[in-house]
Amino acid sequence: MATPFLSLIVPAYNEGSRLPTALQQIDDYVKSQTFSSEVLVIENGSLDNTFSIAADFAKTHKRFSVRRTSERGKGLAVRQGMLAAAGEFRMMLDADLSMPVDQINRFLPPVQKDKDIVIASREAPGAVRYNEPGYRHMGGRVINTMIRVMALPGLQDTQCGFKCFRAEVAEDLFSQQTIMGWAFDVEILYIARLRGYSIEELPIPWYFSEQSHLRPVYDAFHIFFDLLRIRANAARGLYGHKA
Ligand SMILES: Nc1nc2c(ncn2[C@@H]2O[C@H](COP(=O)(O)OP(=O)(O)O)[C@@H](O)[C@H]2O)c(=O)[nH]1
Ligand SMILES: [Mg+2]
Repeated sequence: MATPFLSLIVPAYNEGSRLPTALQQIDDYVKSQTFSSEVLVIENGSLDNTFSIAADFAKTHKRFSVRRTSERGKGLAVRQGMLAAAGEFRMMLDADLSMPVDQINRFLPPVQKDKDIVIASREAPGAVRYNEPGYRHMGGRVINTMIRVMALPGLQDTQCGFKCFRAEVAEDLFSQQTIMGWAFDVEILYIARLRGYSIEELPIPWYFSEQSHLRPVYDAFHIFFDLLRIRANAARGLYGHKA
């Protein structure tokens, strides 16, 4: 197969209820574009029928494929997708599509020119958040503050589930990844900065989805310890040196 222009990577864990709509919306979007594309759904460890929903969809939609492993972790799933993908641009999409799919073009040429990484931001000027309860926003801001202080000064939103990478950049970064849980985005962006890749924070409209796999207190602790790990890894020279 010729190299597709775009690979969409959808990590999916216990998404039995949201996935059918998401896959249909993604299919409608890619079909309406002039560029070639592929969609990889990566499932790991779900307790529901997520895998069979994706597998059935892939049987009748040739752009779609599905992979699974037994170990959990969003970071692990995205890593597998990014390294298995073939596209010139590789973009991760959360299965809740809390960012509407019609925004995807804003992450790609010709809108973006010569960008290594474009990340969706719910905080950059111009972003709009719909229906998000105050407590959830506040929790997110606390986590972002911790991330900015410990690892990524200047980035307002590193945790949004929509990020697009040029192929070589994706292969370089995701092959270095050591963190397989929620803080994997931070590690990827941290290595990206060390390598001198450009990171564009793009304001998006974002719709809060009731269902969440994030356990606020438990996962915030995990993120904190993962941030310490990122700093320790960097101090040991594990990520190489500044470009
Ligand atoms: N494959 C896989 N996907 C996961 C895992 N944990 C979360 N996800 C996916 O990551 C995305 C974001 O999860 P979500 O619950 O929407 O997080 P929130 O938006 O931060 O509340 C969704 O597509 C989930 O299905 C996991 O362990 N494995
Ligand atoms: Mg979500």
